[in-house]
Amino acid sequence: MEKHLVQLSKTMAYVLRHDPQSHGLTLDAEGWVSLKDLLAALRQQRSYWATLKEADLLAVLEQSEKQRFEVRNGKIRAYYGHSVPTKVEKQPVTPPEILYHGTTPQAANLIKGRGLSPMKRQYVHLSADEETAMVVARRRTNHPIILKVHARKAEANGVRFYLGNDMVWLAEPIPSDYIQFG
Ligand code: HQG
Repeated sequence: MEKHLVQLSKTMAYVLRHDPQSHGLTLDAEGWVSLKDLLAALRQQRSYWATLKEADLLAVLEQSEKQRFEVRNGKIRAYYGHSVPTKVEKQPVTPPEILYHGTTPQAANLIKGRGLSPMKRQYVHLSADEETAMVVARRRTNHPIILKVHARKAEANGVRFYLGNDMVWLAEPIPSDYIQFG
């Protein structure tokens, strides 16, 4: 991604996942805000963003290696990662048989005892394949642990799953009975 867009992408994630109020914005029930309102808020935040255009926000989506934001009908939202107090509404979707979760050795030990918890976010985050889980884990450790989640089995026993983007799945807390540790 072009260097000047990195800070913009981080701010968009902060606003749309964690703290829309800091920019005078409110997410609707499904996490959307109007593109125009977001643009107006960002223009006020930094002098070098004073002439920011919708095309700059769209460039962030196009140039990012991760699919973090969705734009539709003049609105924008984060696909995943939310921590705002009101849970973003999602439709449950039947997951594939297996999903993956990349984490640290220390967290994996805790997950063995307590299962997967959303921690500071609204949902547990899972990956559609092992490579993606590896990228997630490497944000935090040089010794990635990849957990195999028996998602279909968990769903059959009442755990709800949701779509983030194509590679990221979301879920309610997952008991360790459905998690394979190595
Ligand atoms: C761990 C990034 C102790 C969990 C990524 C993880 C992803 C537990 C950490 C997305 C636990 C939470 C989400 C338990 C889970 N006890 N630790 N019971 N249950 N954990 O960042 O999955 O670049 O909230 O293993 O690529 O790492 O921001 O979740 O290590 O897609 O777009 O608690 O965020 O995307 O960390 O990452 P996070 P995550 P972006």
